[in-house]
Amino acid sequence: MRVAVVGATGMVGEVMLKVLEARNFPVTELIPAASVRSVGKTVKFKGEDVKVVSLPDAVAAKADIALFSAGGDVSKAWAPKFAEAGTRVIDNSSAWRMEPGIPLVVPEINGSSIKADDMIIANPNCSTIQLVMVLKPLHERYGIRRVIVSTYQSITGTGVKAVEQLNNERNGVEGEMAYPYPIDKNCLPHCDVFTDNGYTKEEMKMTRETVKILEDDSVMVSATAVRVPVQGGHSESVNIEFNQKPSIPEIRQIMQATPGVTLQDNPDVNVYPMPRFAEGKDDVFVGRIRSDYSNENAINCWIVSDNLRKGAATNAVQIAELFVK
Ligand code: 11C
Repeated sequence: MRVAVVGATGMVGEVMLKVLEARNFPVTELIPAASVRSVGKTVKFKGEDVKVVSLPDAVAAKADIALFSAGGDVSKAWAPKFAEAGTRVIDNSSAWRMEPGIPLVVPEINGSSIKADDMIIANPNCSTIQLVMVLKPLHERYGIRRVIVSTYQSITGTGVKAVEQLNNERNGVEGEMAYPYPIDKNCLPHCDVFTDNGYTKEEMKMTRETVKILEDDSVMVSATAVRVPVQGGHSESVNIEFNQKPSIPEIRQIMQATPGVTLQDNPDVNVYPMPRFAEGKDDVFVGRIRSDYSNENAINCWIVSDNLRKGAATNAVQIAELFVK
């Protein structure tokens, strides 16, 4: 397949290239594209330097698939142009996710919702993907009534400017701020912008995207998203209330049997998921699974995943793999 990567020089774009390589995606030609200031630079792919082209040139190349990670505005403006040229777009921004008729896909859950003539497919938000990977098999078994989730999100979700801010703070260097406050030794209850209802856009993405992916608007989600000075992945403390009393041993078995999910749950020997160890891995890690003693139908758990891998690049490449199949 001829594959364009739009935003190839960005943080997620770079991981997309690594994941295409690592998963041995059948790339016959790579077309890295980016904004004008990056045109002419090179990216490394399979040991070769490949020149970055402009977006108009990438459209004209008529690739089979374009993986987009260049922000919502670029996706809104350019995804339809690629689609018109016959290139199927897998978009990692929030631009198309809630658009009726656009599939919002986590391949392990709803890959079959993609129709042959869908030209734009949306990749969900990173904190949504790791959440639904755990919710979906439990929803099938017990029926989920309500989810209360608090996140501890990596600075890499904000992008390279945030990584620089943290490094500058740690090195005592003045520099540009990605956040309104210092992030080192701090937690910001503020991911993405605030919306009119008092929630942030990130919190509302988790709420709405979860319902769309589970295809069940009876599932209620309430989210608080927090940025923490961590690099390797996003963590989530999740309370799940079911329509019936669940069995903890059975939940552990279900998690163990779910492709793409790794159970790390043995408090006796301090085994639980941590972002430091999830970094660079494709799975979603779940642990600290325990009964909620305030509600016999509910459990608590802790979910961790590398937001740049399964939360972004890996999920996008897995969608592309559906077209190879
Ligand atoms: C964050 N989840 O960690 C965001 C990054 O809608 O795809 C990804 C934003 C998105 O801030």
